[in-house]
Amino acid sequence: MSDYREMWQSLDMDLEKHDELCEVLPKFYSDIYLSQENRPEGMNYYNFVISEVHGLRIKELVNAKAENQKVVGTFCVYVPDEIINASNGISVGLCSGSDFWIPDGEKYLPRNTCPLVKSAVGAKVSGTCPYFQSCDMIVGETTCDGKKKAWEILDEHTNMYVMDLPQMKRKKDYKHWKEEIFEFSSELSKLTGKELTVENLSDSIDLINKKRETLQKLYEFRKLKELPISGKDALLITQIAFYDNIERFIEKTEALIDELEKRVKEKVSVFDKDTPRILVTGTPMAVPNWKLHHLIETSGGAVVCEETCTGTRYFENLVDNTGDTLDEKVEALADRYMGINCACFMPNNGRTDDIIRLHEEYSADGVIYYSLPFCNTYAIEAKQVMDALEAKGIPVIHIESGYSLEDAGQVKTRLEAFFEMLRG
Ligand code: BJ8
Repeated sequence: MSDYREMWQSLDMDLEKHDELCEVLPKFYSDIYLSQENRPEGMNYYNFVISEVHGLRIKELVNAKAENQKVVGTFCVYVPDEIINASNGISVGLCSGSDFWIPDGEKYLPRNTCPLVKSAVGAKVSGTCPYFQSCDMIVGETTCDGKKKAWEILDEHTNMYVMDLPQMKRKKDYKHWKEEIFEFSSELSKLTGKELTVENLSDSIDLINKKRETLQKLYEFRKLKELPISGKDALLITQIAFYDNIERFIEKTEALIDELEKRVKEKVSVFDKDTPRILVTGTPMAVPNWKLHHLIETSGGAVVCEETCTGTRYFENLVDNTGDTLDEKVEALADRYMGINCACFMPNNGRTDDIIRLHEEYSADGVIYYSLPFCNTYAIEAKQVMDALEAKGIPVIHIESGYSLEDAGQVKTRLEAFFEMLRG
């Protein structure tokens, strides 16, 4: 990475501590990603993005800020990127997938808090994440208890804005979310100086729909018998979609899709034919949380789909852009986003239906229900989902695992036994 120290300093980062983080990531990435054989050439772009994750992309953000754009950090797939983009903002998903930030998070939160929440707080308070440091506004949402309390803590360190997400999906809840989107938009326009209009919202809906369609096309390859791309690589691409420049991301992913088409014609597969095909469902996997996919794919399985917020929940449904007025367009946004099935809602039967449907669409042999430790909503919902899957004869196991690699051996043993059973 070129020398970005001056830039990091201007973002008020703790350089010494940040050096420690920069030291571990390349080796970690190389062990997990570069060790894969027979990867598509097009993955070089995503390797490059990761190698410059705290460098070039941050420089782009800093340059955009100098041109009067605003950087808006988000944590949840309910927060509509279309509004941010239409208001001259740049949306960045704040990853919070690293173990590195947990000790700093624990200075503010009890140990028995979900690692994603601790990592998010730790990343900000330690001053070691240039994405957090670049944000002009950070948008939280009222989802789980851990996140809600974390927003109060972060509010003391940054410009926080919280969207009030309903917990049910009644007619009045859709209406409420629509109003929340309007309020968010007016708050944003105070920050950016740009009002939401039919034209700029329409363009943003088209652009972000295009990104979703690109990811949908990519995931089509994961439905094939001969898989031209690994689950680990597909996960990485979706993770990068949260903070890369949208147009470039679409262009590079479309180029990869062309390459995958060629691979399919040439019958190139990255797994043996009898490798058990796994659908992963559960809590999101933020960069650099590649642990479960890595363990699955080095224990004899192949991940073919993720029913998570770093998977299908992020891109499955498009926004209807046919409305003529701002009100109709915002209503279409509210409808699309309220269609996401997160365990923070009750009831949440739609998620179980999604898992059963995806299991079939991706010809999965089994399901791994993944939850982060201390994530009550997903852990509690596991029983209902697993009972429904078992009733359909779909093999499923629940793996609860955090960011640390301490339990890797134990998880691997369970995975190997599960795959053996699936093969049998
Ligand atoms: S839509 S999954 S991104 S809320 S894992 S922090 S729920 S204790 S991340 Fe999520 Fe939005 Fe739902 Fe998706 Fe809390 Fe659970 Fe931690 Fe979680």
